[in-house]
Amino acid sequence: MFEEKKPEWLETAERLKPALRCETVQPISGIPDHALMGNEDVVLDFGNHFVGHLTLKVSSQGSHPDAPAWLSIKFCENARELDETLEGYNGWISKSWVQQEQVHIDVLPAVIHFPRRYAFRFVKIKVLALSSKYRLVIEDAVAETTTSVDDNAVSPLIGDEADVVIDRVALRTLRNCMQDFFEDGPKRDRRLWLGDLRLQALTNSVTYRNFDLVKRCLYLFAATSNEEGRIAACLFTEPIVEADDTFMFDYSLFFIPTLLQYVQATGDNVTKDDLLPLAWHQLKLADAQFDPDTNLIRDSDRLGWCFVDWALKLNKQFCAQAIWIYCAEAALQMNDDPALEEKIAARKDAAKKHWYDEELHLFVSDTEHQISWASQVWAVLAGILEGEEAAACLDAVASCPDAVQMVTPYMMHHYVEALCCVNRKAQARQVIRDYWGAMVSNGADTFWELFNPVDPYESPYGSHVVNSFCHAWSCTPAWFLRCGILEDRA
Ligand code: RAM
Repeated sequence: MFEEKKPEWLETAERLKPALRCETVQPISGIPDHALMGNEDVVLDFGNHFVGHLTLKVSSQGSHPDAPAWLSIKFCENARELDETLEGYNGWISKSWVQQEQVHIDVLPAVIHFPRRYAFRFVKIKVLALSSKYRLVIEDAVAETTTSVDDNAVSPLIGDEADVVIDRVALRTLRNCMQDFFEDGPKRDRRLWLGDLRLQALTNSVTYRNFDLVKRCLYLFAATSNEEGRIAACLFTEPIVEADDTFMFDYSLFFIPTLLQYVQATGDNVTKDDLLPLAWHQLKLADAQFDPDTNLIRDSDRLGWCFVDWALKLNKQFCAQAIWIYCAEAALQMNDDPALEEKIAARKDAAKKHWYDEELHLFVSDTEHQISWASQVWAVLAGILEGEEAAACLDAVASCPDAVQMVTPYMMHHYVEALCCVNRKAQARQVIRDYWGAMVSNGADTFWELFNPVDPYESPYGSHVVNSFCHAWSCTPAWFLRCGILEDRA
């Protein structure tokens, strides 16, 4: 499907590849004022979160070095990572993501350039071994940092101090993920994910307004759709542009609202006309997941068939139905279609009849009668419930201690948006202050991939050492605080 369009789509994407802006930065503290012995360590603090390449200038003091200097270098996005080790790591994603290096330096003095790009505020240098005849001098450290944004393009937020700080951290998060495409996290996974792109593009629209980068990413997804025209959940751009072989029900569909948002922000109808058939096609592909007799989506036990959140116990069936409705409504905004309107109405109706418990005011899953925050939030966002009934459902889940919790800023974004939908603006603002504010209190310069205030060390990967601490989908407070949605009149 769309085979004849793909080369042209790829060309459009590549034409929009931005030139990165580089800035040289130095640590604000940590360069030692004495020569180091074996086993000593120092922590360089660059004063903020950066993405880039480090260069170290080192020399020796004492006799002529008669053995190499052996160093370990650890790059940390926040202070808490400084003392973490990989010892005993048995998580299910590769520990190669952990940002550390070891070098042997045979000849001193030396300038050591680290070829791998890192995301960091702190750099811990540990001397693993020298000889007893010399000591190591760290003369200097510089980092060549990159982003594709112009920091001057955004004026500081005026308002309450708590909001100003949260907005600043959110902007930093987005900025450092905006490289030559919208990365999900510059530490990990360093690739383009559709779910993340959707929220980055939203925040970008009221901050950096780099719409060419959004357009580039839409075209990257289009160009890498598979032979049946299905859009992948994520893609790589190096060494060639290539989709990952991971497909998620919700992520493929999110191409639709991402396109809509881009078109609404730019008025670029040429791109809309070019990509709309592919966007529409995602709805058609998703139809295979529905039972045509009941209008209900079939559940699946394929791990990751639909993402929604990183809560591992979460049953995704209802959320998938709601997300389909949400995305189909977005498609309708770009193109009228009475048949689709009817289908949406039927699927809303079926969802409410089948999963809504009127006494509890909650949506309950088929298996294990599970109650989750995610289901109630998506019921509201999809308009399956409206008005007072929708607000009651969000209240009901809040007084349900066993409900499956939300664990990512990504899911929390949707909760805050749902609160806005039911006109609970003050509460929405408070959730931002409590949740994202708690990350700030925990020392965040950029917002994290995962954050469960009840257990800040929670990770779906088996260990938090592979968590990312500058993660795209957590940047949306800047959108909430700037787009007017939190104001009463909005
Ligand atoms: C993780 C990343 C990414 C997200 C996927 C579903 O690998 O955090 O941002 O979109 O999960």
